[in-house]
Amino acid sequence: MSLFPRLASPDVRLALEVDEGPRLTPHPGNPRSLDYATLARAASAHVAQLHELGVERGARVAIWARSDLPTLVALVGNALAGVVSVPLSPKLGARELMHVLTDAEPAVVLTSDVEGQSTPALPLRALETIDASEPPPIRELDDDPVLLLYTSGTTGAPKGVELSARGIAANLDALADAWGWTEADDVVHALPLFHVHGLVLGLFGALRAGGALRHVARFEPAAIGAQLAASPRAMLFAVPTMIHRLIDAAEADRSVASALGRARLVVSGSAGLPTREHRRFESITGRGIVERYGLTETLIVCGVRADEGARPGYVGRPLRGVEVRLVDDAGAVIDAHDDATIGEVLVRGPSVLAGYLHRPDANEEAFDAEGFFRTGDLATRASDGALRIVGRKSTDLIKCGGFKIGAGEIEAVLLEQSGVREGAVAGLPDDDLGERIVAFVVADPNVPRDGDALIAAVARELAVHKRPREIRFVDDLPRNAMGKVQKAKLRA
Ligand code: MLC
Ligand code: AMP
Repeated sequence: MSLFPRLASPDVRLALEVDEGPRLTPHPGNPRSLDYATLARAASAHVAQLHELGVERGARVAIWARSDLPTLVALVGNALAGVVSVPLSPKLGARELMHVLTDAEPAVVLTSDVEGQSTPALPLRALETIDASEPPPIRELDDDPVLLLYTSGTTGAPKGVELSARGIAANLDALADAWGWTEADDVVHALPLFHVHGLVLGLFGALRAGGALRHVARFEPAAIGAQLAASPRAMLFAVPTMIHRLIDAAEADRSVASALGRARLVVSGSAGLPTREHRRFESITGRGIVERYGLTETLIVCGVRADEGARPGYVGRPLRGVEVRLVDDAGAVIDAHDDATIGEVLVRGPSVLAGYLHRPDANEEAFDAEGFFRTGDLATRASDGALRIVGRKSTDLIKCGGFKIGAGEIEAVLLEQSGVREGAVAGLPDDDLGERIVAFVVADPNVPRDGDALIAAVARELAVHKRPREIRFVDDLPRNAMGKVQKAKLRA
């Protein structure tokens, strides 16, 4: 099996285009777009570089996931060669970076921007130097892992999730079935390249279908509008925060509204899109949005089909090949299709992870006796099988701007800062971000209070998107009889 069949006999169809926006450092000579033939040569040259570095199939390679063409080429080349990419957020803080590198033990760390990188990394080949005549490095892959992605849990450091070529292919093919996704489609997105949404669906999905990815490096409604307008047949992938900002922009600028209206499909995912936003989007663009639901550990589980049209409030039925169960608190299977009985979503299928890297303890908890993965999400099921996600089992997982963040990892950093006696973190409802990270801190009366310094510490140690947006100094934290902080009271 090959992940990207079109690269086996590549032609001049557009494959990748990156709108890097105003560049701080000019890259003279570097192209902004690649057709399939050029992408195949560039990917070959990348694989040749891996061989020079002694990196072979099955090895792990960490790569700073910058939104530029050399990085996209390297991610594709790694996947073709059966080398496991460990994408690193360009805004990863010191502690989280150390954790990922220690856990993943990559053979090398690569970057497209050696000068801009504060930690040591080897340079990727600049695209203008590529003149490879070798055939594309297509390997027959099957259960080979090709990605190692890190995802947050309720406590502790993020866990590594290995995704196989076969699992990714199965999931993308099921999405192609649901959305009528073909080589005629260009994907437009401004998502980061270190998570499932932007990397697996956005980059690998576009290339597996044989169409193009038009990637906007920095989310900006006008730039999204321009890429949609430039494409004859486009699918827009976005998180709800981006949809919210696109609606605001469309209300102010008719050209953004009409570009959104002309897209073949607009898909929202990674967090729930409020019904209010569905309605606003439809009233300003004259068309609807389909939602799909997934996790890093399972890839996409459910999706509203393109031929169904928008279905506000629902994430659709399970994709082809994905088994979904709802279970009650005691683990008993719920058969009801009444759109009212709430259960935890359990998932089994070819795209579900085999297990977290180096975490037998977490694997024990994550799977039930029949091999179903426990998502921690709560849902109801309608008569036709469509799920409605109504909440999460844990208040310690926060979805902010579509990023999943564990309250525990932030609390651990806060508690190490001087002047912090106690700290608890919760996600509070936010019209733009979905949930806003708020830290409740009991301060040491002898140390001056400095909320900005606490925010900066989290951004520095973990990642910028994990920083609290607000610090609230409180006299004490609400605790139950066991001494556990009552997060529900903080969120009220
Ligand atoms: C702010 N900044 C700081 C800072 N505070 N820098 C350093 N220190 C600080 N204390 C900088 C940031 O680096 C950034 O700079 C800028 O300020 C704004 O940062 P932000 O406020 O965090 O960005 P924001 O506008 O809130 O971003 C919104 C967003 C983003 C929607 C663009 O949340 C996003 O990209 N979300 C996508 C998440 C996603 O892909 N999830 C998929 C998970 S997979 P600069 O220079 O960068 O602007 C999954 C499975 C599935 O869930 O189902 O899909
Ligand atoms: P991540 O670990 O970043 O992959 O995030 C996975 C989580 O995102 C899921 O467990 C859900 O809580 C949430 N999620 C993804 N898509 C949706 C959606 N369409 N609606 C509601 N929640 C979603």
